[in-house]
Amino acid sequence: MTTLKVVLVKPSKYAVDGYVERFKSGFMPNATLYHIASLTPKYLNSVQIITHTVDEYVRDDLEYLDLLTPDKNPNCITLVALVGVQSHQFHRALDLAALARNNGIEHCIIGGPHPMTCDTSQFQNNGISFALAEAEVIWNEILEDALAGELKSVYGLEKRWATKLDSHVVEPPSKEELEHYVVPLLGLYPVRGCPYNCDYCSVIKISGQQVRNAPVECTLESLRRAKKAGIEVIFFVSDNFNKYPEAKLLLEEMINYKLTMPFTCQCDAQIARQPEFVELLGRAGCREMFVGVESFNKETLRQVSKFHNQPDSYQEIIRLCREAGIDSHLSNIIGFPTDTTESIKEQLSAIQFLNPDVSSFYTLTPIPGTEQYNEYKSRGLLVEKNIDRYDTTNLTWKHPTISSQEMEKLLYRCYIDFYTAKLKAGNLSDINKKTALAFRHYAKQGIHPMSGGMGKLHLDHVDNYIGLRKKHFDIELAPLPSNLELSESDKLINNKLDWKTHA
Ligand code: B12
Ligand code: SF4
Repeated sequence: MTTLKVVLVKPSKYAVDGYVERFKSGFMPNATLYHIASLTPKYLNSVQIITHTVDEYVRDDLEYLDLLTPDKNPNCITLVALVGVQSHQFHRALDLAALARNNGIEHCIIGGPHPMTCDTSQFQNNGISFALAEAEVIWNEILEDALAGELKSVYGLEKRWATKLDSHVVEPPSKEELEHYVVPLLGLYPVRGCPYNCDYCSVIKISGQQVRNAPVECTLESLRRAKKAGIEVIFFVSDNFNKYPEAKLLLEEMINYKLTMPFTCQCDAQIARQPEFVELLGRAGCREMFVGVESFNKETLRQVSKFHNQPDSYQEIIRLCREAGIDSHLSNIIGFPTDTTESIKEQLSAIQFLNPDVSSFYTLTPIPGTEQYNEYKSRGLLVEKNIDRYDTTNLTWKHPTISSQEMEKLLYRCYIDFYTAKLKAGNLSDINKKTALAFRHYAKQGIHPMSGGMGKLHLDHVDNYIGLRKKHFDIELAPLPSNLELSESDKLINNKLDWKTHA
């Protein structure tokens, strides 16, 4: 009897030393893996589907690579899908796909932020398929085609986004899978899309400007299953939870059905004007709110079209969070064109003065697929040719006043100084003290604290794959891509924006 084996792999990336980045322990299970695993039916056209999930970042041996070889059962069809592939993970995704094909796997596909937003045509028609749309739009067709014997080279070119999101309950990771992580956490994506238009942001290219959500009941059901499976913390990975029209309903139902558990969510800086919503978040279990404040300079914010951030209101966000029992996490970008070494030090002082519970820092990176990337590329400003480095931890473009060595020093200096001051001041909750110690420890070693885990492992190296990369794609490094333009139908979805409701 025929079976279909679906191997979902979240690829890691190559670190600067060429090793595949891996951690002894990850901070949290990858959200994309379980989202797509839950979209995969157990049976399709009466054929049984067996799904495997692999988060490469936390694999401490290479046994999972056996899943990239054909099954011993001759009646088993295998489909390997590289999921949630970001730009800095693209080389690794190409290499794993080439390895699987070289081993004799029939069907391989690469999907996620990079192929959705960047031109991958150079790699197409090469025995490896590309998913240019949300899984909700094309995943079923891909599974059907794998069963029928042949994948198309590209899926989703004409329609990146689902106009309407159906009920989709997420099954949590198993107990064994959770052992790879510090926190038994589940990432849920109850709403997607952002009505704003910041020019450095790839979120609006990945999920569009129309705010879309699945029915509240299905998020509640995902929460029920998570609780039952021993999940202790939820991360609502949606970008602007406060722009979710049904957020209030979801939070009230969580309280009514006793589905509250500690959770993290992300809000935009306009949350300063929503005191009642912050109070409700606190009652529903929110323990950390992540807000992208990015800069304290109005002109800098204006230049990247981030008009909705008002630096005068950042203090109010922290105050509202404290009142509601929520830790505030303010995230900063350093290295805007107007930044100087001095202005970055001033930003650090400003954030230290505000004293949020947690703060993170990222280097301004023109992320492939964004408006900013397009502009910097056309002006010849991109000096870093290797997309592995486009991960917000280092300078990839020619900054007018700051060198790349200086920028890297400043990035880690921000973390070290911010958390040293926090630890010195004392009065930290247990969890915030652990975070402060861990973030400072990683920053001192030149490891970005938000990169996903702790305890680096060195298992395999790009040198083991470069031959395959050359053989399969005829490249050593993928050229910096062009942006993938939106189709007319996707432009229409963006144009349906109701600014009065969302902005
Ligand atoms: C949550 C999150 C994190 C969490 C990850 C938590 C976790 N373990 O899951 C944390 C905080 C750790 C994190 C870290 C980083 N992140 Co992050 N993160 C996000 C965020 C907000 C949500 C991602 C998510 O889980 N979405 C939910 C899943 C279900 O959606 P999805 O992956 O997009 O998948 C959908 C589609 O892409 C598609 N799809 C995906 N794969 C496939 C495969 C197939 C076959 C098909 C058909 C479809 C398909 O279908 C899915 C369902 O619709 C996004 C912003 C965003 N909205 O995308 C940024 C984002 C992905 N992160 C980004 C970056 C840069 C980083 C860091 C490098 C930052 C840093 N310096 O530390 C690190 C990298 C760490 C890592 N190991 O990957 C960038 C990536 C940019 C790019 N285009 O490459 C994004 C887009 C943010 C941004 N502003 O640009 N991140
Ligand atoms: S508010 Fe956030 S998610 Fe929305 S466009 Fe700006 S950076 Fe992107």
